[in-house]
Amino acid sequence: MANKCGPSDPWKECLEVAIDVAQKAGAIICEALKSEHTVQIKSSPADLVTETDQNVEKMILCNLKEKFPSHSFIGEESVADGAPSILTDNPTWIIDPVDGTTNFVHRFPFVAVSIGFYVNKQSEIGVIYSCMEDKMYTARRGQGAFCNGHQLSVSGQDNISKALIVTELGSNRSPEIVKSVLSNMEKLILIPSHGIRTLGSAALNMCMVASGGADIYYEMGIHCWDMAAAALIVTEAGGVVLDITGEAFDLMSRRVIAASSKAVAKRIAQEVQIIPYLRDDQEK
Ligand code: LIP
Repeated sequence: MANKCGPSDPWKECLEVAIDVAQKAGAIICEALKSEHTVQIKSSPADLVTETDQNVEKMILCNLKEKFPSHSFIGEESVADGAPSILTDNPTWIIDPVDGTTNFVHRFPFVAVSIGFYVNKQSEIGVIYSCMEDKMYTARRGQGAFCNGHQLSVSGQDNISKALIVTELGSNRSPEIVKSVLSNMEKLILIPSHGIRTLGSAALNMCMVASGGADIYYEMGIHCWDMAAAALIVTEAGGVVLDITGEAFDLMSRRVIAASSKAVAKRIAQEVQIIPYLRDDQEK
């Protein structure tokens, strides 16, 4: 069988380019942290965007389009400006220029550039750069997941009573949704599990599961660009990524469970109440 990392790997150059572009993006974000930023509100007062999100996305798209003009692109800020978010079989880059925008605004140190790459709707590459921590997470399908060159491995925890869970309150401030989010957290903490943490970035929450620092991440209401790169990093670290129902993961469904084992992932699916959201690829 051909060595996927060798010269026959058709996507080797893509991984190298993604790492290079993520590093450049991280440098722009870190520089921007030194000055004041103008914050705009998107879907709710807790869903923010800054000129840095927009500039970084433009830079990433410009670099990738120059190298790979025939590829397709889905970017958080382009979609906010009306571009479609439809995943086809064409090689497709899925980009979140600043995952953890609220963290960026407050200088809470979990801010990531997330670049996923899909071919035939299958994840081939995941690159996440946590720029304030200077941690570069990478994964290539079938080749493992790494952070700054060190191979990652999930904890393997299969008992929810001993699990540390990461999740988010999310940016939706509708009282019914906030109530459901909090009631899900209440159920999980009363199992009892070891605890709940929130980093403010879906991508970095998932990297935490891939690194073994947390055992479970689940969230509803996020988008394909929040999970595209991280889903591969978790599975390549030996973890499990499922839909919130416990069925197969669907990148466009706006919900995910990423876990250290199938047993704890399934237990989360059993416990949480599903919060319905329009899919990313649904007509708005
Ligand atoms: C954020 C996600 C986070 C979610 C927030 C927001 P952004 O992404 O990483 O998990 O709870 O609502 O979607 O907007 O910072 O790229």
